[in-house]
Amino acid sequence: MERGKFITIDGVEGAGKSTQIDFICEYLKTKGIRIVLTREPGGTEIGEKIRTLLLSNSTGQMHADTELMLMFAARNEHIQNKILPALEQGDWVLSDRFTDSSYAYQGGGRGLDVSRIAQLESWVVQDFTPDMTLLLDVPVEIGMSRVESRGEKDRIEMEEMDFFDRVRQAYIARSREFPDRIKLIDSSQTIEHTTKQISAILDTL
Ligand code: T5A
Repeated sequence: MERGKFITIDGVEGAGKSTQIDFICEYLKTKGIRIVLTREPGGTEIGEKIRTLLLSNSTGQMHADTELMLMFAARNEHIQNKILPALEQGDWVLSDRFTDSSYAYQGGGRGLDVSRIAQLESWVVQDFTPDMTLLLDVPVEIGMSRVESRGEKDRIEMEEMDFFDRVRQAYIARSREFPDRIKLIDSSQTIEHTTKQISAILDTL
């Protein structure tokens, strides 16, 4: 059986990932593709427990290394117990965030040395790379204003604007480093404008 494709969607808070995921799933289904939707941190029973620990405000202060290692612990469960089995069955997998988030948030945002992230990546992820990453790019002020209208913020969303600016810059730098895989999409305009760009890119797969 032909192995399915692994697509990830990434970007700063409020970039529109959840909004576009609904469209992507429907779009791929119309092409006869079976799609498994999942997310990081999370996607498995253990991963969701780690997610609660990472994002709950009641967790309080966490050392940046601990945060990074928990992201990768959840990712290991995710890859081994959900993503790879689905791909091997011929399903496609769409993940809301993946390793690029660790480079952007823990690398760019928290300022952790990229070589430490790369060490964990080579242990946990090895050479397993998404077939395509849709990077929704939006200025941080626009993204945060979309999120703020939603109400309470999680532990990471409580960070300052400067933090999210560094996250965004790290994402942009990665899209330049991996131009074949990471497709930078302008998500600052209407939902339909973003959707149009995404469908054109998906057609190339
Ligand atoms: N994290 C994760 C790390 O630090 N390291 C890691 O390795 C990983 C994997 C996870 C958090 O964990 C961190 C990053 C995150 O802080 P999450 O569940 O992915 O969090 O949640 P967020 O990124 O916080 O998701 P958001 O819901 O905030 O953002 P989305 O999904 O990008 O935005 P969405 O679609 O929910 O849209 C937000 C609002 O904007 C509107 C929508 O209707 C919605 O109301 N909207 C638009 N409005 C106008 N124009 C558009 N084009 C719009 N698109 C959406």
